[in-house]
Amino acid sequence: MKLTNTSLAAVFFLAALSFAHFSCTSKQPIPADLSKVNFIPKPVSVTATGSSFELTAQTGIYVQGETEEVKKVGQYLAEKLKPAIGAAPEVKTAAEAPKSGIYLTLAANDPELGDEGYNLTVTEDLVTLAANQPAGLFRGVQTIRQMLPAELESGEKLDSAWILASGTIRDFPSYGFRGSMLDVSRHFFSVEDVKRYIDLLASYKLNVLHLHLSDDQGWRIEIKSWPELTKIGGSTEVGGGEGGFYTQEQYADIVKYAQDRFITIIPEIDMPGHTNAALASYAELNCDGKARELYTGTEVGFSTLCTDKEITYKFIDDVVKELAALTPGPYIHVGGDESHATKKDDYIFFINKVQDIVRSHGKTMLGWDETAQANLDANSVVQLWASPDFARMAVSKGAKIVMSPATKVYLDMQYDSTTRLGLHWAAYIEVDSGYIWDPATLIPGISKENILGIEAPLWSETITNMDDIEYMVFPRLPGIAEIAWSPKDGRNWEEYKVRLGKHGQRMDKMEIGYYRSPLVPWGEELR
Ligand code: IFG
Repeated sequence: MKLTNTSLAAVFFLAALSFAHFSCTSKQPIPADLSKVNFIPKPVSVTATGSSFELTAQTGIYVQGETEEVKKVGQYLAEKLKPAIGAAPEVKTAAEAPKSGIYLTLAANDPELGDEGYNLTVTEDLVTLAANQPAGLFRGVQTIRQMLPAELESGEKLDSAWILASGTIRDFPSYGFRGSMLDVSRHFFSVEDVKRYIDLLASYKLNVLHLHLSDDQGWRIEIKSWPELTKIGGSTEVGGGEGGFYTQEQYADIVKYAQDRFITIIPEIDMPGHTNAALASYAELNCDGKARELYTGTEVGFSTLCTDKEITYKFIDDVVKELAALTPGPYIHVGGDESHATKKDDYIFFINKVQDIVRSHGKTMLGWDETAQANLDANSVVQLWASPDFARMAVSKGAKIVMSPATKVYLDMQYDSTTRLGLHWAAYIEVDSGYIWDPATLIPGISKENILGIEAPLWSETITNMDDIEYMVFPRLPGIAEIAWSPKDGRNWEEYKVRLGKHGQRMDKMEIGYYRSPLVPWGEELR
């Protein structure tokens, strides 16, 4: 048979086609061991199947159904995976799982997962992330991030394939309230810093950011009906700097940024003590009718609102009304700590009235442990920081506890006596002592069912910028996130410190300026 040019071209074309087909289908999936991947917080269960799913420019991201929140999680994932799959791919909707790609679905139909749990299944062709609620998908995305090389976080090129080890992960949190507090009053921090902090919390599956918005040294949130609070009360900070405040628009922006990461903002207006900034802004709030001087020191316990003046409760009602309208979350934190200048009976009378005001604006009161002395509503929450007795008193009144024991989770505590930042009135807290404790057994009389969750406060008397924040918060916060998320059994420092050491590279790539504790094997070779 005479081969014409046409038939010759056809033969070559078919040969090329079959080779191309053979080469892409014959590409062997890269073996990988999911059980060796370094997770913080550690998932409930991980089962490896030894193979992997490769992310390429062809990898599609699909979400089941048209729920906006699910599409937003899909877009967040696409953004995060950009270094591996190129420009963030358009997220497609699908009625059912595609043949290959990454598939997000709310059809987990798995009550044990709750609102934040997820099932992640990785095969050579398909990654399926299933949850009951969008929040669960978002937590699962943090796990997917940790399954990929740390270069994902810096956007650097990888000279090997981007693979997800195959297998299944089933995961859900131990506690529903897992958070941190940022004191933006002693020193003020920009919206940008707060957003960076929210991103860091989201990476470790935390879901609460408590903002300490007022104290002796600064009032940080615009209240339209009491404008001097920020004009005067927001004009300075510890050390005499320029202070600052969030306009209501900026606060709403922070709330939305947190909400998009399934993080609840809890605003705190600390009272009746820790109120010098307000007392300096309005003379009529003082019992003697004289405005106080602005205060830029770090003493505590010297200020108090006037608990027997009607205007005090008008003031609080106006503040809580405006704040509640800007806060989708269920809580308003009323502070209540260190009211040494307030007589006990006046204090109890005051907290009872403030609780009524908070309830009247549709919110639930959260307060430091001294508020346990009041006639607590059943759903009011008490934050343990210093007094086991007050915590037990709260539990006896039917209240739930947020565990913030200063000796374990106060992130402004120095690591040791050489730490250049922080205080040590409660304890020196090295990385191990911040990890080796169990909230459910730490305080006699307080057990798991009394505990809503855990929160790690960062007070900012000595903290002035994002570098300081990261140095004090990391690497202790990932361990606290693990205590709040992962099952207690199986948790031990000897195993965790190795995992944390390997995690150092990921924190490096996330440009987190963490303290390189000598107690952790950071692995020089990873540097
Ligand atoms: N205690 C005070 C904070 C802060 C802190 C510094 C609470 C609830 C000491 N109150 O902790 O305002 O000054 O570690």
